[in-house]
Amino acid sequence: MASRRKFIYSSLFGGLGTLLGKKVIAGVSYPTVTGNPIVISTWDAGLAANAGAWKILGSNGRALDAVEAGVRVTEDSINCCVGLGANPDRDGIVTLDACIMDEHGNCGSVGALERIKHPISVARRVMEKTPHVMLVGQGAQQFAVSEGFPLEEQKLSDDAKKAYEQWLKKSEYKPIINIENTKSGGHGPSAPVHLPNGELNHDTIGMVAMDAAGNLSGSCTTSGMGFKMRGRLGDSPIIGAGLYVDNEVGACTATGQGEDVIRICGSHTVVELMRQGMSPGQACKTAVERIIKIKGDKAGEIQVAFLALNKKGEVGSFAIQKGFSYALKSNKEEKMYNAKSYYQ
Ligand code: SD4
Repeated sequence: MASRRKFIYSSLFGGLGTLLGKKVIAGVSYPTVTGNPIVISTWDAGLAANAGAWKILGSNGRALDAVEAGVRVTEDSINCCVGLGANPDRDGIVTLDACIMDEHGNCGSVGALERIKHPISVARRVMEKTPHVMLVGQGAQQFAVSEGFPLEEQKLSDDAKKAYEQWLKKSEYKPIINIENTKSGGHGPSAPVHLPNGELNHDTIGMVAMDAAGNLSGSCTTSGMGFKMRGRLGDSPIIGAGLYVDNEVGACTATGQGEDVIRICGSHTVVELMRQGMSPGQACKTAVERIIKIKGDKAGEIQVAFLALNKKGEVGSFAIQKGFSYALKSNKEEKMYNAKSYYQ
């Protein structure tokens, strides 16, 4: 945690950054550094995840290995709502979703997986060892066990336990995800959890990377919307929604209210817009605007963010609500950026 504080949010406005807790939150800009190797990932947990990915990217390793290793760091962390300690569904059971995609268009995914610590690695096995793309529920767990993944006990973190107990009092079902610009730092079933040090935590990490050879890969792993209906899947395990990689063009990952990402095949849309010549930032913005058009009056109630990387190593991001941040690591920098957003 301490090392995180070394990183200062990038600012278009330099010293005008606002002090919020222990971090300097600043204005928004796109990174000027481009090239490869490079790795980007969603939210604060991305810093540690990128460092994990960099162990591979920094020594000329393959992007696919890097994006798996990177998000495993997040799945391992008890302080993060991504793995087995995360917010459960409304029946109190943690169900995990993940997907992974490589430079050849190979992809694998798991949905509603219980009691397995590293869904991202199971998704990779689905990709590499089965003729399928997606395994869900009991079948995914059975496959994981057959591949040697240990069946763990669910260990809700203290934060998740508290949040679930709190939720049970009203059992309200309002799918509002990760809206940071409210006084409470968010509300609704999947509000980000406040860590003891006051930082906000999230239930998803998406990562895309380009290795030294210029090849792209991506990964996405989540406990999904907190207190969701049993069996609910969001965008994160769906190739084309929570993640998409096209080695000729670029890669994109999404976070936020999965239903609305799925509605526009979000990450695939962003990659296709980049194929038509848009920069990563323009493409993310155009995809967000498409969601806003569909949602109409209700757009203000949800958060969706896209984070994209093109083949030149250019990075861009855009969100519905302010407050979405992402972590970038390259040979030249290692820091957090705030995304541009539709609502200020
Ligand atoms: C989902 N997209 O399950 C995920 C949730 C998320 O930050 O990204 N939360 O819909």
